[in-house]
Amino acid sequence: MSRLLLTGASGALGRQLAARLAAAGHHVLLTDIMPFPDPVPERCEFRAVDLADRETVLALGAAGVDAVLHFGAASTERAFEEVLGPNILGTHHVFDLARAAKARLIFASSNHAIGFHERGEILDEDCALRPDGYYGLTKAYGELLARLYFDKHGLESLSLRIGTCAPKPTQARHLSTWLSLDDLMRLIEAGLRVERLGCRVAWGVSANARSWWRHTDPSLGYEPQDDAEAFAAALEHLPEPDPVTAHYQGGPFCAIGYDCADDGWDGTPGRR
Ligand code: 15L
Repeated sequence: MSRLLLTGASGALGRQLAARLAAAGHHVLLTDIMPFPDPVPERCEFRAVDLADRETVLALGAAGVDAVLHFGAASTERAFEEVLGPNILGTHHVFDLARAAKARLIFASSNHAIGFHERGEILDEDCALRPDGYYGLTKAYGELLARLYFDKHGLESLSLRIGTCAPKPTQARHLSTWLSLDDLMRLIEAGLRVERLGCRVAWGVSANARSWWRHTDPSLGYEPQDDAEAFAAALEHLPEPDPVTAHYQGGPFCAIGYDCADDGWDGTPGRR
């Protein structure tokens, strides 16, 4: 049992985590800019907070916190001005809160920090960052902030480069990227449990037979149990909407605003 702070508690993943963390016996301070849509679980408290409001975020650590689970963000591709407050300023504020509270931090990064790697490439956690939009850029920034705060301030963190976290996979791409909710909880519990966390990046992915991402550090103690392959027959032949989506790991996020073909290039993804 520990005292946790969860940002983004009213979002799709946050709601699931709130219920599961409470059921696992954790005391959780839930925060989000939106009201919490469910009855607040036992051992939990909810506070409405705008991550861009530095003083309010820093005050969240006043009662003491053992670990911060930072899931709050604009979670889809948006204009830079729209991700700036929650994802850039907000993440900075949350890191400062964790630093002041001497808490470890689990950061919900995303596969969109590396989305412009081609499909079929098998990547380790230390692969090059290749963000596929402003959203992915903010996740790459969060991972680098984690590195800076560990090297300069000793803040321990785990950046989870989450693929597609959903109750079940629904697209062909998800056969590689799916993270079950149970495996997400296994990842978080591993990050809370491991004695020396240091500054790690881990793929947020289940044990998918078609995964593009290799878990290279067994010392985290994450043992995924689910595999999207169970859904393959229904999904593997579903068409992709366009060649850019089909070519890159980040899928549809890569295609948003993609205009390489405008400069005379023939538009074949990956040929530049
Ligand atoms: C993400 O990071 C998004 O938050 C989510 O909406 C999905 O698009 C997911 O990545 C994905 O790549 O499937």
